[in-house]
Amino acid sequence: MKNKICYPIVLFVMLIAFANFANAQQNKNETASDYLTKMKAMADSIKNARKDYKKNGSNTNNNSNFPARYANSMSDTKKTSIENAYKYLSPAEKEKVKNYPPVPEAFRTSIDAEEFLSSLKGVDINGDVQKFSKEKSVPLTGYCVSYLTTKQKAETIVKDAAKLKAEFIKNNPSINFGAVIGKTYVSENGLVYLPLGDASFADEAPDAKYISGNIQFPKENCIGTPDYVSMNDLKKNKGIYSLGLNGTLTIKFTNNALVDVNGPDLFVFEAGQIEPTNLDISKDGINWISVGKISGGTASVDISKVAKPTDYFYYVRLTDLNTTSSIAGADIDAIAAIGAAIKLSLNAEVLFDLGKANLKPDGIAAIKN
Ligand SMILES: [Ca+2]
Ligand SMILES: [Ca+2]
Ligand SMILES: [Ca+2]
Repeated sequence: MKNKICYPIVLFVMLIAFANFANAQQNKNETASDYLTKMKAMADSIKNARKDYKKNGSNTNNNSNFPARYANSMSDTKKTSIENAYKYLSPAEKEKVKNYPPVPEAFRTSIDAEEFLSSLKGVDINGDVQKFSKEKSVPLTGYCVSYLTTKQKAETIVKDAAKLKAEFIKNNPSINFGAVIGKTYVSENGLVYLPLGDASFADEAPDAKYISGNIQFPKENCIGTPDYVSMNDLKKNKGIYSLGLNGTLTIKFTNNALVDVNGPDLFVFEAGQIEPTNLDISKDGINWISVGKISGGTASVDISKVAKPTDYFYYVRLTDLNTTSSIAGADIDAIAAIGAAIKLSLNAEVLFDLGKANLKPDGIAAIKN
């Protein structure tokens, strides 16, 4: 798993650029070399403030001293750049962005992104970036720039999700459980449209063999919808099951099944980069069919080479192929069957009158549901 600690530094460089761009505009006589010297001096002062903070652990809480405040925010990599940028705003600065709605912890589905975008109606982020940059308020400009980046991310998710869904429906016109059920999920390795929504995910983890690695998480972490939360301390990561070196994990679908549809059929939500695993599938958990290796950064698998369209698979087994990374073995957040079949478990008494073969009205309603 790759640890993502570089973005605050990117933001940080961007802030310096912003502040200096505003300055440069006002001092047109300034030479390029003066400008670069000034930029370097500013970068050095922030770097020193960071060092001091790391050494003394002090939070000066001095609102006029932005380098110290940024030093604090830079050392806190668990938080998103928006949370960090907000945390170190002064009360007066917070007042100026009080119309900014909270940002979700993560966009798990395209619906989260849609809701976030609709909560932003009436907030002029672009205008504020320009305004605060003109006022030379680096903390506020930084906050708005972070916010803008998140907004753009949400817009991309919504746009790509619509495209993906249209493509799936075009390839599989008969698989449609309704607009309310089908959802597009966001993974670190791309989006996936699941026509059966939350029911698409693995329901049980009957078996896991952990041989060696850095840490053994509960195997149930790979059940249900994606819920991975990346933490600064890798061992505190939430929601993943790490296979460990050469380890195996078996999951079971109980309210749905894996079937071969047109295009990919299985999607593995992995934290960080995709690590090579072997994939086997089974109808009964006893007889296994080898699908082959999942690798090359792809999270989705097509089972068409080994499955007939009428085959229903309830078990999936992943085997780690011994690669070394910061957490050894593939780190699984969730596993979803794209090629969805739903299993109806309805009580026969609801459907039929005793001794009769005709469906009762209640039974018809239940099937429709
Ligand atoms: Ca399920
Ligand atoms: Ca397929
Ligand atoms: Ca999980």
